[in-house]
Amino acid sequence: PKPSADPPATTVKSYACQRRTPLKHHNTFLTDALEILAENAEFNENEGRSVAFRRSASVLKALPHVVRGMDDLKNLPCLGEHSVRVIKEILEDGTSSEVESTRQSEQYQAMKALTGVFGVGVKSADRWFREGLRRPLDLIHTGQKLNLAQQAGVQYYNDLNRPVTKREAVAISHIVEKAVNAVLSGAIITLMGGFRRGKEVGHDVDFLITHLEEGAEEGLMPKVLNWLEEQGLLLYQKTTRNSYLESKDGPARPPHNLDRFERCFSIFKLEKGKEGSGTSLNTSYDSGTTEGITGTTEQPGPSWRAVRVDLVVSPFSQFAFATLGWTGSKLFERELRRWAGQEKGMSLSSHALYDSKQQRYLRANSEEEIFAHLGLEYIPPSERNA
Ligand code: TTP
Ligand code: MN
Ligand code: MN
Ligand code: MN
Repeated sequence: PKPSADPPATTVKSYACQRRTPLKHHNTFLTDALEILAENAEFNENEGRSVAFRRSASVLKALPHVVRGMDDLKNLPCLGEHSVRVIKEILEDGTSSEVESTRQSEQYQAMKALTGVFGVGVKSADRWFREGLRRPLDLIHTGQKLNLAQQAGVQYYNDLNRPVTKREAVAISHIVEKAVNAVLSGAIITLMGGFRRGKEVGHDVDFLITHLEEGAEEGLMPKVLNWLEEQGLLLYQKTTRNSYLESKDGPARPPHNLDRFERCFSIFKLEKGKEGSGTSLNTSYDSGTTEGITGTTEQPGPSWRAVRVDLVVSPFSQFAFATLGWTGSKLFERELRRWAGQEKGMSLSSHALYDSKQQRYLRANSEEEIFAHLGLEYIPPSERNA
């Protein structure tokens, strides 16, 4: 038995939205492993298991030190028996046999490759895997019927799987600003997602657009898309209503904007050498139009690349909620909603916060106010990397 003079073990709160999670942390050797298992559980459509692994990993991201032994795990929340077993194995042997065999498995590798195609979800990937397909090119070779998103996904596969740099994100910001300003003056455009949390690279670039004058933002998305289209800057786009974060147990979304088209998944054509370096003297006149698989459509060449861009339009009254909802991380968002529901009897979405006890919506003009309504200490974006 240890003497009671032990320094107290690090205490970590149990919801990710109660903790500060920096981008860079001390335990990637463990969290990468746990996230492989989480990803694999997603591929098997086992959401509960996946979230359990993600929560375990997230707790380790919040620790101010490297985990060196099992003692370091004392008093930590969210670590299930399975996660503990994996961590123990890695601490003792350097690797976990389960993680390594998952990494090597045909199913994991195929699902990773197939879901890596824009527009392909777990369900389609799994069906194709069962039919014997393994790689994105198999979709072409076997003549699979693809929807428009998936066609774009295959066509721009290499570009879309290449990380988007901060510099490219800034270049895209300038394009989006130009597009929005061309169709509506006074709009506010904010970079969201991973880049707002301080990431250096991302899989896409996320923007939230609003206007101080409530209602001025209505109908903005189609106009912006038209402008981009006319400039030849859009390779693909699909606009939808925002149905994400809708809760089963509360009217989280005010009903009046049910029919607004407010979000857009798109693929931009970004000219190279225009990434805002200030030194973009481009003497290369390569056309960038090489013949692609289809023979007719433009393929990324030396002069441009394809970049995934998400655009969201929000009325100003919902801007704080939209900002919070689109900053992420995904686990942080999920934990915020779980906290709201389980601990506060509230329902949070990227539109509103509903208090079930008071049976009313709680207004907020800033993220700080939303955290305060939820009884949470404010966590800045750079520490929401749960
Ligand atoms: P992503 O762009 O998928 O992720 P990310 O920006 O955190 O990381 P990456 O660098 O890989 O792009 O999502 C951004 C945030 O938007 C994420 O926290 C979840 C949130 N979000 C949606 O993805 N869909 C929605 O409908 C809403 C409201 C929010
Ligand atoms: Mn640290
Ligand atoms: Mn993103
Ligand atoms: Mn996104």
